[in-house]
Amino acid sequence: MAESRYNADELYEKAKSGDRRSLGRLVTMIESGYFKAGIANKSILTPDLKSILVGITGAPGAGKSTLTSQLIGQIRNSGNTVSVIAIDPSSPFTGGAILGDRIRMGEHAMDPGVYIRSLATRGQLGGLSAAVPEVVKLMSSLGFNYILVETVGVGQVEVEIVGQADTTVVVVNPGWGDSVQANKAGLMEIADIFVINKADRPGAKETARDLKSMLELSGNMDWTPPICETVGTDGTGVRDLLENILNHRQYLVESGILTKKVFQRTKNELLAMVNEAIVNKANGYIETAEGTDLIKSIVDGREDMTAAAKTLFAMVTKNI
Ligand SMILES: Nc1nc2c(ncn2[C@@H]2O[C@H](COP(=O)(O)OP(=O)(O)OP(=O)(O)O)[C@@H](O)[C@H]2O)c(=O)[nH]1
Ligand SMILES: [Mg+2]
Repeated sequence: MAESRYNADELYEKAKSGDRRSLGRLVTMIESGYFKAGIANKSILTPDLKSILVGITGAPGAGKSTLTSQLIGQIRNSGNTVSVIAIDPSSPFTGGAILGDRIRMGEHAMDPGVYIRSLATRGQLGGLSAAVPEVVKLMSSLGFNYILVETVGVGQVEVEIVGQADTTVVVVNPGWGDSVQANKAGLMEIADIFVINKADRPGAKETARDLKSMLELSGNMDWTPPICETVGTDGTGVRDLLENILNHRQYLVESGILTKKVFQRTKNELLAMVNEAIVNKANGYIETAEGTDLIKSIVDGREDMTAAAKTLFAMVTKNI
């Protein structure tokens, strides 16, 4: 189990009273797996329906961070607080993004109603970081009205992360309709709202039209994703985007889909946690003398694989 010089409960109390340094340390603890080690503070990780959880995704350079910064401004103007989680800014696709984002979102850095944090997608072991949902819950329990999660929509993993949000905003640029992109279909599937950013460039109207007909083809949905045209650099259309986010929120609440989403998310997280615990235990057991004997018994033909798996499962779950 990872050791930490800090006590999670103390940090949480300090974070609640607005201490950003403590909040930062808490997020780092979550990132390094300290919470998963089994010392989770209950109130920190309790799901909360109050925050508006928005995933923002799109191709590298589409303008996600610029738009996020504009959204922060709009959200603050409406009297609400916001936390931004920027995922995997160290990936080759977003090289140098931390510095860039600091400049783009920098004007909000000193605002006590705004918290911006970067997270790595992949943990040290190469797997998908389980930290994202935990950090989201932490931000929610701290009472941020909005949580914006920015991630590059380049791969399945990223799409999955952002698909966990309540409202998913897919950012594209003029000309997107003509481009052949491997994960275009994936982005079409997860979009609750489309944004054509860089609408100051030629082709925005055509892209909107193409997108509209693509959405009509996939038709018969209760919710038809609206298409917003924005200019991230000057804020044009961002108010409209925030209105659409709120409309979608209302739809989620009234249709009961939000409750279902939270249920599904909780189920996935619970299963992932148990899955990890079991795999860790099994890995530990298989290295013992008994585990070695079990494997040998299969190799020697004294035991069949299914029976051995049952034995292993029983050993692992006996005192979990
Ligand atoms: N012309 C134009 N440029 C824009 C607009 N929005 C953003 N940009 C520029 O596009 C570039 C990329 O913007 P970012 O906000 O960093 O894009 P991103 O999607 O966050 O990029 P990654 O995080 O690296 O994937 C920057 O140089 C922005 O200034 C826009 O509406 N019009
Ligand atoms: Mg960015």
